[in-house]
Amino acid sequence: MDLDEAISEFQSHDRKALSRLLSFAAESEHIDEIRVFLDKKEHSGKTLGLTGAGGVGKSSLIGKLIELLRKKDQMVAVLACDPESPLTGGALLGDRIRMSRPIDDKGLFIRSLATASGHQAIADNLDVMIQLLFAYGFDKVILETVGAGQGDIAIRKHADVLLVLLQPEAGDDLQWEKAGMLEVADIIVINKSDLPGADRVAAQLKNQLSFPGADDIPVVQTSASTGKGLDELWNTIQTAPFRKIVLKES
Ligand SMILES: Nc1nc2c(ncn2[C@@H]2O[C@H](COP(=O)(O)OP(=O)(O)OP(=O)(O)O)[C@@H](O)[C@H]2O)c(=O)[nH]1
Ligand SMILES: [Mg+2]
Repeated sequence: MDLDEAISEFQSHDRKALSRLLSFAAESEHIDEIRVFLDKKEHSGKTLGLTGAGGVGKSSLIGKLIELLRKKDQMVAVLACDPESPLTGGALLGDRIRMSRPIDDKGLFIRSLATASGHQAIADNLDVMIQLLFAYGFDKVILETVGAGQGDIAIRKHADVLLVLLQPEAGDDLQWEKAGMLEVADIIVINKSDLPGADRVAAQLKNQLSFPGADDIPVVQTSASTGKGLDELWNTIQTAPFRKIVLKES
């Protein structure tokens, strides 16, 4: 399928055409033409970003959010940015989204994106891919990125609402190294709160976060395993006083 064909089929709501255009964008092919095509499109979609250390439960929580949003008849797309890894080759992350949706659900689209090594942990042309999904008709685009450290906050500028995930864990102060990420969070999520120690992490957060505005950041405990805290998280996503932080281009 070439570009013209993909654009024309996209307009008649063809999923293969959407996939094709996303691939063009991912490979930086025809990117200017795609931008021009998207230029006149308007939408009211929202992006929701989830970031946090490897294994904190981002994909699992996204699976739960998908279930919740599909029950509300919202069309949901997920873009999972997977830092290139010798183990997964960057391709498996989408498959690890854990959920109980039928695979032919037309209101759901999941794609994993390899990110260039040495880059910040998001894919090239992520903005174009997000706009493509909204132009197609998705109501929510969920972004998953591994928060590798303090410099890795590029996701902030793509997410209308940014969740930074932590988990109860022994080695205490380790996760506070992510303070830079916590500063850009709209909501801090302590996932795996079915495990011991979640209350302690929440209390530590209250004590140790001291940057301006820290007190206003909602902290929600969830468990992607049991579903605990999911409704509270959704309410918080809808009502939190989002601090539209604009970051400088890096
Ligand atoms: N007990 C418990 N385990 C969880 C919870 N959420 C996720 N897990 C488990 O934690 C592991 C990692 O979950 P993922 O959802 O793949 O985590 P992730 O943050 O997407 O991981 P990466 O994409 O590799 O960074 C899996 O074994 C999950 O079953 C939770 O709320 N409670
Ligand atoms: Mg994941």
